[in-house]
Amino acid sequence: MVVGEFFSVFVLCCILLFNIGAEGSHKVYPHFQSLKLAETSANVKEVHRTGFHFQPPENWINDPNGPMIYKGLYHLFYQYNPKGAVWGNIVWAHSVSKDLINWEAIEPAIWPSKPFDINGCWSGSVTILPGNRPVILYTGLDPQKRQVQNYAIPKNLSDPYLREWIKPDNNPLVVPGKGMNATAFRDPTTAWWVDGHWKMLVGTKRKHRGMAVLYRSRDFMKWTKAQHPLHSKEHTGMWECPDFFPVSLHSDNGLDTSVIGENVKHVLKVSLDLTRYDYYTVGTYDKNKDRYIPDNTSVDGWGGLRYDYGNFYASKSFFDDVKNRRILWGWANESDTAAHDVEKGWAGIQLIPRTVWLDSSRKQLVQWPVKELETLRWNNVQLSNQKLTKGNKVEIKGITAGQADVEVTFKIPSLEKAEPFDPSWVNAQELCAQKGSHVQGGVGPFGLLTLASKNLEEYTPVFFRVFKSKDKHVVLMCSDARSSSLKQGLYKPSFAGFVDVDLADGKLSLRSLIDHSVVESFGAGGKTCISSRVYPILAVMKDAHLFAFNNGSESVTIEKLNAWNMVKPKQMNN
Ligand code: DQQ
Repeated sequence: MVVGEFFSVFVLCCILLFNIGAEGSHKVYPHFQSLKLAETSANVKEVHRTGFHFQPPENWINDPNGPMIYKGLYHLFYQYNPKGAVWGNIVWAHSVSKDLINWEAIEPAIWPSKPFDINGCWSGSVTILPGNRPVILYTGLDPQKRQVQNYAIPKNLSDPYLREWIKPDNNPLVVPGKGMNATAFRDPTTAWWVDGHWKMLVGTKRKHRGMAVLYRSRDFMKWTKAQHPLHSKEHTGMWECPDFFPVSLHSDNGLDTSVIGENVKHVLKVSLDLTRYDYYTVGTYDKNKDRYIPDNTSVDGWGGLRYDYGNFYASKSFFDDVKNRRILWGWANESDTAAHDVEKGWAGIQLIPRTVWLDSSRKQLVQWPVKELETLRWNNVQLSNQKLTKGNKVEIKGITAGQADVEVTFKIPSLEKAEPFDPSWVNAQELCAQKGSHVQGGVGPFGLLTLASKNLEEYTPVFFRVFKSKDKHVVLMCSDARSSSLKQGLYKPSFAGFVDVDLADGKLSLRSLIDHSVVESFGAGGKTCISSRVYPILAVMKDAHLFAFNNGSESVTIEKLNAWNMVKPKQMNN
């Protein structure tokens, strides 16, 4: 067994033996179902509601489903409990937008009503068929609670809102075959067209091996299972919400899901139910053998690349053919208890949609908030050439620090003092827990203290620390929730990831989207992203502050910092 495999087995055992914070899906809370807010608490907890992230006025949300653009309107469906603030009673809620920022909620698209989905309408995707005809593929739970794959089509294609959806009676299209695990068979992907066939994936597992099984169809109605999965990996457990798409080798533009050829690589992302992380590999799709082979630069397993090293799950991407970009949506669950969610009357947000493309190294993806987000920026505050010596901290004044967009570039004059990197430090989150934002280093920790109370009783630091290994520098990025709130009983992890960045120009950049109970951060132009859900009790509304800091012995300079208040979208889903 190689070291990587040993590591995944070890981690799997830890997850199975101890609860390490992540919670498996589909936990039912019978005592919390159907409780409307009025019956639980008159005091709606508004203070942690987000200002510019996507969330409905009340109740539980989870996975983004079937995002698309149709006749100039963006559509987002998502898993929604119309009856309460915990998971259950799931329907496909539906919102539309002209710009991915201002959203209008319309009536749910699909809900349990037919034998093939009577026990649930779970996650899925949209495929646009020739003639601009969108089709939803989704998982239904039938009377035996088997997971089956269904389709739904718009009732009226001339309505750009696509308000009504029909679930034809020839459903289900795909049922779990002999020997398959009928309770772990879900979340069909967008289909792609190749050599006269549609192909799509469904997530499943065999014992502890996670897999993406492949189905083929000529007419989108009759689907045949391929003999072997497109890809699978031992010790990864159930693969939820697979996503499979091409990325261009030569441009940042996105590609239609059916593009195949010499100028592309493919990306396979899966959501690991065991750890609640989305991990992906970059690799090659062999269309003749219907196999996907990850590149040897991509770790395939629990220790692999993640879209986001924080609270981010069940993501789904789509190709925006109007602006030629691939857009990624991800769900951020709460980090507090179900009882608290019921008390506040809502749970779950969608993170800001991100444009995603292949890095020039071809080893990883890069992500950046969609450009349209910048229309919410207001009241710019700037700093430049501000030196931060050891122990310095400077407050960024003049913005609403609880609802802000901050971009900063740090200049590191010398890397001489970088501490040695121990190669056994493979787990970034543990390393961040060990070093934190206080323990003095050589180069770093330096970064931002977000959602900070005036006297720093509470703060969520987002920061870098640079180490020196044998032949290169290693950059650690942390978004450390441990000091985020004085409130007890919250999940407060020291989320962290490594950043594969060349420090030759001595610069490191950071962007943080701060929104009351979420801090969504992009390191080195979007090479490493970390989202934390936090619930300060002092650092709220006008009492939230923002600082830049350096606790490394080497000075760093804020070359440029731009911060903006973020206004609430004119229309946010209500
Ligand atoms: N959530 C859905 C499932 C999916 C899971 C149910 C991922 O289809 O596997 O709400 O969060």
